[in-house]
Amino acid sequence: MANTFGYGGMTNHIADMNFSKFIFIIGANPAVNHPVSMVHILRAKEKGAKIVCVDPHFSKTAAKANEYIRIRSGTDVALVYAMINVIVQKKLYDEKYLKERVYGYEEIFKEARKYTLSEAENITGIPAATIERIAIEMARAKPASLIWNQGLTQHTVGTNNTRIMPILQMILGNIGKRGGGVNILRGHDNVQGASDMNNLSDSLPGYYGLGEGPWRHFCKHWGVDYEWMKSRFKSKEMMEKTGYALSTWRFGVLDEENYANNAGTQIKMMIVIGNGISTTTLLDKTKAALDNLEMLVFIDPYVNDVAVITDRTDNLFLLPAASQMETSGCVAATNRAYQWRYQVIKPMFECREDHEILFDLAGRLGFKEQYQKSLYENAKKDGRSEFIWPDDATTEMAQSIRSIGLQGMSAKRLKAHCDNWHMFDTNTLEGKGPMKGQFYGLPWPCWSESHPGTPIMYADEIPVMRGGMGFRVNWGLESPDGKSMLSARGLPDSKIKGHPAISAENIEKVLGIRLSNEEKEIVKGKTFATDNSNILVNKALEAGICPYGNGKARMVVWNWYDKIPLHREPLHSFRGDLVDKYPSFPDKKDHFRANIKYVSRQKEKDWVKEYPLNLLTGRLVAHMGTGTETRSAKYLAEVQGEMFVEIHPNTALNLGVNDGDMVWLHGTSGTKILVKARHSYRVDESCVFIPQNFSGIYSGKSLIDKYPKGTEPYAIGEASTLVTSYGFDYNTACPETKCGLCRIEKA
Ligand SMILES: Nc1nc2c(c(=O)[nH]1)N[C@H]1C(S)=C(S)[C@@H](COP(=O)(O)OP(=O)(O)OC[C@H]3O[C@@H](n4cnc5c(=O)[nH]c(N)nc54)[C@H](O)[C@@H]3O)O[C@H]1N2
Ligand SMILES: Nc1nc2c(c(=O)[nH]1)N[C@H]1C(S)=C(S)[C@@H](COP(=O)(O)OP(=O)(O)OC[C@H]3O[C@@H](n4cnc5c(=O)[nH]c(N)nc54)[C@H](O)[C@@H]3O)O[C@H]1N2
Ligand SMILES: [Mo]
Repeated sequence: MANTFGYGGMTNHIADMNFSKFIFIIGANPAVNHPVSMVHILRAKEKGAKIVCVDPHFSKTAAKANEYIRIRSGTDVALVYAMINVIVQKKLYDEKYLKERVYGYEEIFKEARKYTLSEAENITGIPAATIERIAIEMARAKPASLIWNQGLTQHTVGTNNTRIMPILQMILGNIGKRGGGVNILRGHDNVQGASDMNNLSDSLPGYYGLGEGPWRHFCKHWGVDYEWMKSRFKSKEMMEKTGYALSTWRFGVLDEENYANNAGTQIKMMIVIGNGISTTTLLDKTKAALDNLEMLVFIDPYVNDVAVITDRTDNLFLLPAASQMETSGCVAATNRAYQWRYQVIKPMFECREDHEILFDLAGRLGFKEQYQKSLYENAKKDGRSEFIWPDDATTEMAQSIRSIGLQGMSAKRLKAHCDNWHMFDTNTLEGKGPMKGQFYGLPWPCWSESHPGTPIMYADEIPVMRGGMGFRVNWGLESPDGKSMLSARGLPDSKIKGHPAISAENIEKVLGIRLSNEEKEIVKGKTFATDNSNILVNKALEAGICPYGNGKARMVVWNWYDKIPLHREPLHSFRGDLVDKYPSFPDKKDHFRANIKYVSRQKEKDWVKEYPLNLLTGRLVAHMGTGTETRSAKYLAEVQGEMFVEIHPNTALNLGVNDGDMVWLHGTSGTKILVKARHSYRVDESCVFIPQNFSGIYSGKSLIDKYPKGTEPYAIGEASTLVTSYGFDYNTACPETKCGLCRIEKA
């Protein structure tokens, strides 16, 4: 099942912010959520960088920034277009960079003209003069870094938000530069790894997609027959179809209309491994779906609170999983670097490592042999009869995922990095002494065993063997309007300018070389991403170029609904008067197998009349995710033990709500939660803020009796997701938890 909380990758790395002169934090709160990154941000500040924080909520990060800018949630696209408009008018853009490396910026400049300072002020609530000044300051500071996280992604326009930010950075020439880049601070431990392995329903590992080609590529690496794999699915069509997502599976249980998207079948059984489930919006729907399944299995070190939310009394199983301290393997950090982790202690009591549980499950389902095949194959190559976990799995992963260049990684190389931590520069990640010529954690792409990894992506002023690269050529060689999609530049040490991704077909022409007959035979029909011999990649590296091509970044995505990012009002907009001018998307059928409403929901009624407050959600420093783990930790529960709503004193007192009163907070789906009001100036009069880290109380009712004895958390509270509004990103189906509407009444 897909984790639909979208992110986007980090182009640079955390310590690289030490080189930034200006750090634009928009939709992230690293002081709370990424304290280690915050240290680097504060170091940059000490060295003179200006830190700007754009957030509808005065966060702890805002408190540490040089300047805090309050924005109406869901309007970041409008803000950035207005900034771009200023930058264009004052000629502060990097024209050379755009001409040589970017396609479609003229369209962006044109669209930006619509967002005059006064129009942007009206949409975002930010004073025109502030927008103008910040745009100029950011454009003049070289380099500037841009940071975002969930404040931008959890919107119906999440994808538009995450497109407009790199567009801004490219206009300023900040992508591919030390101290620049777009730096998306990732969520969970190893969430980058989960995304690289594509624990998602729309792709195979390494972002290869779901087509027959990728399936054949992976079947080969897994040592299984493609036809056998196909026989596991109802049809080839279903094999290649995007699956349900974390946000859409409920519809697959509850709404008959949706079964059609799932080959006519209802979802009947679910296994949840390492997810809180209750952290997805429309918790009432989740509960109903959990109640309606025929069988439900949780694999978790804790009594996952979903086991508590459901009313079902049978066919509910909890398999105790080992914690990370009891396992080993490689995990990917937020900057695409992989780190080896050793086991600290053996699994305690009856808990087992996740993979052991999955091996057994495959056994019961009758395909354990195929499931473990590649592990045995890897052992055999090494003269062993038994595989070594996780080393042989790491080999499989590295060898199969060539699209993003993991093939330079190996368990041995990653362990050496972990063991020699002190031999790497903490600001540049560069190795010293025996580690010279490698960057810490081999941030991908790491093209071969002698490639050092890539600390800063898209840096085309650096040779490929030092981590240099252009933009990937992934959209053809020409745009629909006949413009070249190849970069006008080349990497240092190479005479080859912009070029396509390397394949058997074009390698001789692009590199001006001849392959031997033997080499030709080996690489026949292959591309840089499917050639297991790595011949194509190695020849490209020898010629000083990056195997995946050197192209233009495209600002116009001609095959998407919004070809360029557009501002669209949230489904439940606080500014109903702007909905006609900036409407949401048309409704979307079969979106991760669900039929999702956009404009029909937005226009269903005058939402703001009934629900007059803007609802914001975010995190607390003492808790993680559902809080399942952290609310079970005595001292963390002591630090932050109670669910609350932050409300501006003017708003509160007009509603007759005193500081500390209990209130009912009503969501737009007709659901409500009972929480304590906290008077606070961190929100303005239009907004309230609730934390996302609680569960265990459901619409005023404590569920504590439902926990098996001895497993009760120390702190419980209402879940924010019971009242967050309906709404999903148009491309990723990520739930819209960062804006919505609500109503508050004294309890
Ligand atoms: N202590 C702690 N740390 C964590 C987590 C945790 O639960 N607890 N969770 C981890 C995970 S899974 C993730 S994904 C990350 C999340 O990290 P962040 O994205 O930093 O987390 P949030 O607090 O959810 O949201 C960040 C900010 O976005 C603001 N925001 C809301 N709407 C908008 C908007 O429309 N525009 C703008 N510009 N800002 C907006 C919010 O007010 C909030 O201050 O944190 C990770 N780290
Ligand atoms: N209102 C609102 N809702 C939100 C958000 C928001 O900002 N606002 N943010 C969203 C985001 S970005 C996210 S990521 C989600 C939170 O994401 P969730 O994944 O729902 O929350 P967690 O509590 O982190 O869930 C992790 C679960 O995995 C278990 N676990 C830990 N280690 C292991 C292990 O090694 N093996 C196994 N099998 N299990 C393990 C934990 O006990 C826990 O039950 O919340 C989302 N929901
Ligand atoms: Mo997350």
